[in-house]
Amino acid sequence: MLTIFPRRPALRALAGLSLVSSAQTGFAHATFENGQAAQNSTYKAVIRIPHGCEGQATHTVRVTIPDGVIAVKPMPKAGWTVQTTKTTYAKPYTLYGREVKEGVSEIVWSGGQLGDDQYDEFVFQARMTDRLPAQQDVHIPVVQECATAKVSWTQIPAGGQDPHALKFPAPGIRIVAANQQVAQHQHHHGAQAAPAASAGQVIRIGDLEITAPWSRATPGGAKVAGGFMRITNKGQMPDRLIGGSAEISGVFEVHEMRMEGNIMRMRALEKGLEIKPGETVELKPGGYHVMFIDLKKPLKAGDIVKGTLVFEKAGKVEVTYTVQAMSGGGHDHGQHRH
Ligand SMILES: [Cu+2]
Repeated sequence: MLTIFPRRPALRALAGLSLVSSAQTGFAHATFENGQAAQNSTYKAVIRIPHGCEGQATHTVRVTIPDGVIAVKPMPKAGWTVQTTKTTYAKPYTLYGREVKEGVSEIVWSGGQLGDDQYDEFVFQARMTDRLPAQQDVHIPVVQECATAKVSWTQIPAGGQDPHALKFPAPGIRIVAANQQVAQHQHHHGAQAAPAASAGQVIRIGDLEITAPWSRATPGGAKVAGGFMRITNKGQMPDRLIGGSAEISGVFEVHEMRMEGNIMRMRALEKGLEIKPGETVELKPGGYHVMFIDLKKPLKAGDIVKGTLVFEKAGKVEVTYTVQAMSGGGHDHGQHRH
């Protein structure tokens, strides 16, 4: 075969391997193997580099980590040295209940050899936070350095622009809403996995930490729904959850559910729910919960319910509940009368 452009045969080989759109392989851009990630999920980023520079081997690959992408860990690569640069975040993140103030802003793999007729992959793991807007792409600039040349995959499409129109687009990942991933979890693991899916959400007020408030979709016609969360008291003094509000209900109460003889009974806690120092109280189906009474509309999976909680000492705090699908198990508030 007569080869005029040395890169052509490699491109043909790649086209056979890859299942992504022909536009991407046709121009042989740097791309991610998995082009989609959910908010608040761990993402394995595989950067596919389709060639070196123009006729030269790439010895260094630089990856710039944008805001909203945290907990970055590069995968070591045989024949290459990996280094990271850390930066202090403009605004700290919360990950698994801990504050994260700094993180990796650049990954550099160097000292390797990626020939212009070769293909290679560079891998890192990261947490995609919900500061990345859903239904939009996050762009991760990648630069290949060669002896005298350089390929910069750093162009970011302006609003509405087709990334395929760019000559050197930064590889992108489509961000999807966290609740789409929740739905997947429920599909695979049933209702038990639902609360954990939003476990990253922690709200602080005074000495209290409120983790992952959630509610459940209501069956047709139900006028009440429960609200659930974990509350931890990190202080020295007891506090009490004494009230609150929710934008979707006329009445808000703090409830307890327990067995009396053979009957499960629910009652309002007139003095509120005590959170002792150093303790975590779990509000969950079949136990303590907050109750939204006189619902203005049914709750659907994926809805966000805004509200407040009022504590005796810590005061008032805004919370949002993620509505999970009604998927059996536990207790259905709709069947109880108040
Ligand atoms: Cu109740």
